[in-house]
Amino acid sequence: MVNLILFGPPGSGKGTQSTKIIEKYGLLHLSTGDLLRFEMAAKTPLGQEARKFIDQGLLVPDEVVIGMISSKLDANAEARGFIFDGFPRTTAQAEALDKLLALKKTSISIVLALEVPEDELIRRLLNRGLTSGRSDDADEKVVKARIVEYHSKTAPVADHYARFGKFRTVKGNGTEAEVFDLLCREIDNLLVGEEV
Ligand code: B4P
Repeated sequence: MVNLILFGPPGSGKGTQSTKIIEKYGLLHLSTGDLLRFEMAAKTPLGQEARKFIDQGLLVPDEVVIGMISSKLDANAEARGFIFDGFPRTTAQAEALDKLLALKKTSISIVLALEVPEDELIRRLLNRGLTSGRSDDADEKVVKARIVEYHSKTAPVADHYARFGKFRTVKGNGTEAEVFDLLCREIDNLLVGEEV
């Protein structure tokens, strides 16, 4: 079983590249951002709670996102592997994920971290905000708050996986095709001798 984490700041291309990776490698895509937006659109109690944080550029509380991921793992027990997109975003989430995967006798294979300069992140997110209808992309103050949250709460997750030798950085500011090519090289190296 191969389990990948696509890691990086907001706007680094995690969602964009995940779509391409699942097509090529047949992994199951788990995006906490997509799951939260689904809950918000359906106006569920979870979605209404999440909106209070997302609209301010803040992370949603750990227990909410860990619960969502746990039920998705249970619901997809037959998957040949997962790509985690936008999760884990805190060290507590990373520790919870390790435990959930250990219960299934598996673990994270590799963390691929997209590196993109901050001015390019802001440009991409505001540009998407022109058409996406996403409240968290429309306002520069909120976009910048998301980047501050990333540095204070999410960046430390890199150390968690680096300690186990599972962390790789990938240049994320080429074209979508160039970035995909770099990611595929890392995944193909990982798959040598493994069956996906
Ligand atoms: P997410 O939905 O996870 O997404 P993201 O950080 O906005 O962006 P991503 O990196 O996926 O960028 P994308 O490919 O879309 O999070 C949204 C919010 O949900 C968070 O702020 C948080 O509040 C909450 N949340 C989610 N998960 C959570 C968790 N685990 N814990 C707590 N809270 C959580 O790309 C962005 C733009 O760039 C797109 O327009 C794309 O077309 C463009 N782009 C991509 N690659 C490009 C390239 N190579 N060149 C040019 N443009 C490119």
